[in-house]
Amino acid sequence: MNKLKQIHAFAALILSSMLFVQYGCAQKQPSDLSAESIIPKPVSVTAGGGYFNLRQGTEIIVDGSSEELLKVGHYLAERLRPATGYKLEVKTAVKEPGRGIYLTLSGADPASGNEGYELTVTERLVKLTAAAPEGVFRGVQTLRQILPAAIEKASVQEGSWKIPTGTVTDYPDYSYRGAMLDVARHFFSVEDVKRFTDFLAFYKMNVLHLHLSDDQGWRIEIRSWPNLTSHGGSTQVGGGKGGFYTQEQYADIVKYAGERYITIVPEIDMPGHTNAALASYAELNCDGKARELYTGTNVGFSTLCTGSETTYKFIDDVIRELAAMTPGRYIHIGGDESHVTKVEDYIPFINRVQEIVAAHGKQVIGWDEIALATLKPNTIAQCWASEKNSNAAIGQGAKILMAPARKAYLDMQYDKTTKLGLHWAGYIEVDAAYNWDPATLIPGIVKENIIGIEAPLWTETITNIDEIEYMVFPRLPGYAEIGWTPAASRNWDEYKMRLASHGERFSAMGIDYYRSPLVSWPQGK
Ligand code: NGO
Repeated sequence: MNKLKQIHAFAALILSSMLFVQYGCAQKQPSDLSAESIIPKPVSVTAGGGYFNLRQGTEIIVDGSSEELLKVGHYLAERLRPATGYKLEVKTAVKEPGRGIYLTLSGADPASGNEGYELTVTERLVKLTAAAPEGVFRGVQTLRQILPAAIEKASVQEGSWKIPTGTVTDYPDYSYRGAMLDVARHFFSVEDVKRFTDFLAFYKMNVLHLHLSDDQGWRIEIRSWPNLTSHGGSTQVGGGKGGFYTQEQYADIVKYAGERYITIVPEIDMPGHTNAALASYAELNCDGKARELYTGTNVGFSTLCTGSETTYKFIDDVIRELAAMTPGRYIHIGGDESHVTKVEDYIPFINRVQEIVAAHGKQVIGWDEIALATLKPNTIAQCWASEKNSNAAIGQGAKILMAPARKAYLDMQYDKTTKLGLHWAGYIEVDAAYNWDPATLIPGIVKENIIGIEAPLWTETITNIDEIEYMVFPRLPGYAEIGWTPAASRNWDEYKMRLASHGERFSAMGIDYYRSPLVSWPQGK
């Protein structure tokens, strides 16, 4: 071969190998389930290297006759239909099909608990196995997250819907993983609450705590005390018109959450934070005079009349009606910042309210101040401000729900340029929100004491769903991961890459999020 021929042959070789690479790519893209950005990070992921193709004609097949599992099948179909435009028929079967998406309750590892699941993807079959429908539901969220981000769009998208093959085995670290929405300072519609619930579901959270009453508004219909809503619900911070949920609307919220395996924890804050009730009924005040409605943002100025039997009749009625609307085991009684209630009145008050809640078959959660009282063995103290109170609760044998303001408050500003929110507990950037361990943050509080974590969104400064989204995203996925993934498996530098890729999902869902400079968000999205 002469020199020229040699050059030609070399060039041909280069060209053909380039073509091969291109052609090869079009044929088969690299697939790696273990590189997918799943939040919260699962316990274990093994990659298979291939793809399952979701296509027109793919069926969702539900094992056996469980009505509940069938509903999860329909929920999955509803999530996947808008963007794909596919029919995605949901069927039942008595045995494992050869192809499709298969949901089953048989063969699960019971050690994974009710929320654990196993997701096995082969080129022909996507199989979700769990001990309970709840676990399958959690696994469905993983399935959503390993599809292209456009799956979350509300209209039909061009594209192929490939799911990488492999296996995910997963279960949560803590049993209580929640967020709180304050609907008292500003009122939010049923639709807004449902959207908020969907955010929690997507990140496998299982509790929505609703702060239903405060100085500025009473938001839940109590039929035996109608002025609470007709008058007490008629305004909000800033003087807007407020609002409230009828019992039917509230039942709709509870049902919607229940279908997402999310328990609603309703809170009626007392004895402080009660101006809306005190304005609605003169007899709840020690001086017998109704208070004016309040639309400012001060705290700690109101109290129920703790020495009056009318107060306990009122509380009994409220808790009775609320308990009847609450399938979950907890009723939150607030108990925070009762600065104008003498401690010698506060203690017997909390003790008696615990008895009322127990008489209606529910368990108490209260902010950490309730540790000043004598806690019932199953009462939960929500740690938000005081290490001393939280430790006192543990000293009485109570369990702790971790919501430390300086780490977990969703109303804290990201930094000093943030326009919405407050900063009394500090600024909470996305890394600070993620980078802590509930079991080591506070001396004296260890893992065995903790039932889980909650991220509260107080709404003195938050007036609509876009503002909610801006404060919640991108911090919420981090709180979800703290609750689900053991601390030893979490690392900010690795997490922030997964979070970045969720930016595209936030956009696909139409979420208005804070583009923290600490995260490399996708461009132009
Ligand atoms: C405190 C206070 C709330 C405020 C919130 C604002 C608790 C438990 N009580 O948290 O009334 O809205 O701070 O961040």
